[in-house]
Amino acid sequence: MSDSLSAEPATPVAAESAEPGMPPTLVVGLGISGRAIARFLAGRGERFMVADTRAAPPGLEAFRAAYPEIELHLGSLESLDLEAFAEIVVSPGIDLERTGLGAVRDRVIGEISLFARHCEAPIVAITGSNAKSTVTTLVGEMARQAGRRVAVGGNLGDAALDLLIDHADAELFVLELSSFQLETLTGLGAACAAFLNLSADHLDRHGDMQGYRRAKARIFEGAAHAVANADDAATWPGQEALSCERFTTHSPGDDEWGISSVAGGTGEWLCHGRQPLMPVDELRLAGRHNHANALAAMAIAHVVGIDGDVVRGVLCRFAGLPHRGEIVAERGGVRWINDSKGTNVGATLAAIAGVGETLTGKLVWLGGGVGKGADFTPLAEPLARYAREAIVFGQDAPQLVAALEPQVATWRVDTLADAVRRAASIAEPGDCVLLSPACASLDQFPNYLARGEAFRALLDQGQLGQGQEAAC
Ligand code: UMA
Ligand code: ADP
Repeated sequence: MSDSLSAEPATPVAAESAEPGMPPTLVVGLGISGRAIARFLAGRGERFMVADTRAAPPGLEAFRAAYPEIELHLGSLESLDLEAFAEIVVSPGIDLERTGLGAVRDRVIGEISLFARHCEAPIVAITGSNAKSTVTTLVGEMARQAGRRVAVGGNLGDAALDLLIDHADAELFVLELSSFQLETLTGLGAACAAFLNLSADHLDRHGDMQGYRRAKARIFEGAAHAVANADDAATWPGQEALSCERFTTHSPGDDEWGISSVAGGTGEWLCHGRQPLMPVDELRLAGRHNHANALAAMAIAHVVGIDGDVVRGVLCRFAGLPHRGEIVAERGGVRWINDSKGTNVGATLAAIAGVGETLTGKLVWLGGGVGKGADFTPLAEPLARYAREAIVFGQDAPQLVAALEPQVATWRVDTLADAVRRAASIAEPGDCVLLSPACASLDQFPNYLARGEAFRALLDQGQLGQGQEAAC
């Protein structure tokens, strides 16, 4: 992830003091997005000030050093005269209602609106509860291999506005967009807008599934083409005039992207309508959910005119991103998989099914953290089918215990380290220990990456007991 402060800041512009007039723009948040917004506005010579609801946001000192003239407000926004600003540009982590910004919503935009206002190249925008990073990375790689000058980022990697500054000559932007980023977005106007899937996540922010879906569906506003999941009606754009490519993990309809067996051939093929494109066996990504991801990437690549041979080449080579179904150790006949990015129930269901189906032994599942208001009961049935034990840890472990027992043997511990020790003591040859927590990590880790790295480090530190080999 880039740090805007490490890049040369565009020439800072002195904010005028509160008298005679406040700067016309208020930037809220001093995280990755807030710093990118500030850098972008400063580069354009615009007057703005920055606020963060926290007393000591990350990167505060570095920001002060880079932008000594920019006025900063820390703490509750209540003491600010929000009416004084013509525009308020918010970071995605800002909940408008909880911060009092709901009252001035008509003047609030997000980082992505600012990006769209100034971006002249075509945009591929990708959202969904899960698979965003995988599909975004695949499409970016396909475009790069096809010789396009492409910039890839958004909710993954570099902030969108940092891309716009650092890749001003890009001829295509491929953006992963979260519901937080989409919530404040109007009229994105993407060349291709893809909505991959919808399952419960971030309900503590969006209230309910309708609110969550509404935020995500904003990705289609002003789009030239849509890509949606034929198996998940919640992802359909609902605008008849918008041309839409659909993908399915079943046999495809005439214009759909899907999977079927080919007359006279062997095994399953990824197909466009009746046209076979590549054997499923040639994909390096495993599991039905990843077949869906490959099809989505193919459909998007088709919309933006990327050559089919390039697309197939990328799909044959791409082995997946770290922390997403990553095999981190094989010891004593037990496989250890890091799926720390499985931060909601939908993702974890896909991981359990994908891994469970392949095992000769049983699954030892490690989960827990911050559940974000989700219902954990859908995990009970697949865990009852595949798991030797569910080992739960962290803030919402009690909710997990309540959802899984009595169908699943469940063991509660405090930390991930305790969970790893317990797993090492019960796993048998042929088993797989799967960390796919169905929860955010923020109660015990800075983010999912740190949780995945901690898992790997615990294995490296010999938490698995005697006589076990080094991690892969
Ligand atoms: N915060 C405050 N007060 C503020 C500003 C922020 O309390 O005034 C808190 C937020 O509530 C949140 C945290 O600080 O808990 C970070 O918020 P932020 O908006 O400053 O976040 P950024 O550092 O700008 O990072 C965001 C994305 N994070 C979130 O939306 C929470 C990053 O995605 C993204 O990479 C980055 O913008 C650049 O686009 C991360 C993420 O976890 C990977 N995303 C969520 C997800 O994928 O589920 C949505
Ligand atoms: P996101 O960026 O949306 O979080 P990722 O590509 O990082 O998506 O994948 C996150 C997790 O989602 C993976 O670790 C895996 O558990 C799960 N996952 C991947 N693809 C799918 C899919 N098509 N449907 C459901 N879950 C998926």
